[in-house]
Amino acid sequence: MGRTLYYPDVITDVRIDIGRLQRRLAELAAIGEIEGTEGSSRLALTDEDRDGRDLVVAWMRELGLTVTVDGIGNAIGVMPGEGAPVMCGSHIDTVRTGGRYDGNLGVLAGLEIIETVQTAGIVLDRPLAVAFFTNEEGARFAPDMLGSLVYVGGMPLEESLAITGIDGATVGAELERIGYAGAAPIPGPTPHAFVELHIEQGPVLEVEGITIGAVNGVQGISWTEVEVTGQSNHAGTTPMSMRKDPGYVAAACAAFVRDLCDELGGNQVGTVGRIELKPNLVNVVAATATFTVDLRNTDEALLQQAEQRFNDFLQATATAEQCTVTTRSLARFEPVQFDPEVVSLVARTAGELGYSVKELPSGAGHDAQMLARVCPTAMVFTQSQNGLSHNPAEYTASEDLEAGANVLLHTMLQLASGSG
Ligand code: HGY
Ligand code: MN
Ligand code: MN
Repeated sequence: MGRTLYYPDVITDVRIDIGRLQRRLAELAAIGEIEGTEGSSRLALTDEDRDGRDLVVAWMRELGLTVTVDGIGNAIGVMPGEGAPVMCGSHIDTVRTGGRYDGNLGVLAGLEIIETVQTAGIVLDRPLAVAFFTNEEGARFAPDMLGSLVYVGGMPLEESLAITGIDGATVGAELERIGYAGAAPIPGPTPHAFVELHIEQGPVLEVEGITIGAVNGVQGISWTEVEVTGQSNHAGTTPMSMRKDPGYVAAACAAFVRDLCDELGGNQVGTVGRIELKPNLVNVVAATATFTVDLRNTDEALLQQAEQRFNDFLQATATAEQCTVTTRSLARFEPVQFDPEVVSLVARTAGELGYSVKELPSGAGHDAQMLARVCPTAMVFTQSQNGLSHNPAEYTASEDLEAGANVLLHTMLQLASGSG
């Protein structure tokens, strides 16, 4: 017979095995590894993503979990048991310059927690589950958090499958190609609760010397793709007064985004991450410029203000340059607040385990912001060294990984027993 219920017989001596978690992180990181770094490149639905998925699904099966894959390729492993599971998870797709912890930590810590619970023979009221969601990064196919958005019914499956990526492939065709167009129903089953462990990807915890973040929400996200059309012309013979140069408009917009964020201050951030000129040649004034603008703020009204200011500048600058503009929204998510009771449980659990902890919002988007639409949800943050992420040099100290996974373990145990 397994040990009694976790709560009120509080089993406080149970801890994860950090060596086993580090071994899984290393094995997954080796898939799509970026030569000479600790990082990986596994853009969503590429062969590398498929290989990473195959490895994690194999680990789920080795643990005896019931594994389901749904129509958008989300994979969920559930322990035997009755009732809605307490779910954790994140993503295993990466950006091109991915680190080994972004997303991967939340999924592999889930496997580690389940193996710890099985080994300790702990009996719970509700089963535990771990998931990885498709295309969280949104770098190849926009929007980001696509798999979890579809999972909670935030986008019809058919619409998501028709999305075309930056390389012209569609989500549906790529899911079929890598063998992850699953049959499990969309929207997916509603968990009892969802908790995501993730690296902070920013500097706050490290600067303040805090071990654990009890994440209380996610800031608003606005992604826009802009195409400016001018007139290709000779770089040497065309007088400056005659130019219709979309490259100039794109560059002016990139500078404006920085100036706007400096002016608005607070939590306003803005990025021009992608710029493509055509024909992209040294001696040709560009014909077109396509670029993206990523604006974020914890305050929805301020985010809308930033969007309006940017659009006004874009239109005025393009008109003055005799260029035309089309814009396409790639992603737009309002700020999300997590469930205060689950946030408090994370903070309390971290304190009980002896870790310093603070509540803070997330600057990055996460699958948890979608699960929050359907069930009580919160996140656990661990430090990021130098606040670095979306960079192969991304690093989190082993003791911080262990702290985060133990907070996730004990938070889930409480949610999965009579008390939670
Ligand atoms: O863009 C983001 O915040 C996340 O990495 N998808
Ligand atoms: Mn992530
Ligand atoms: Mn990321």
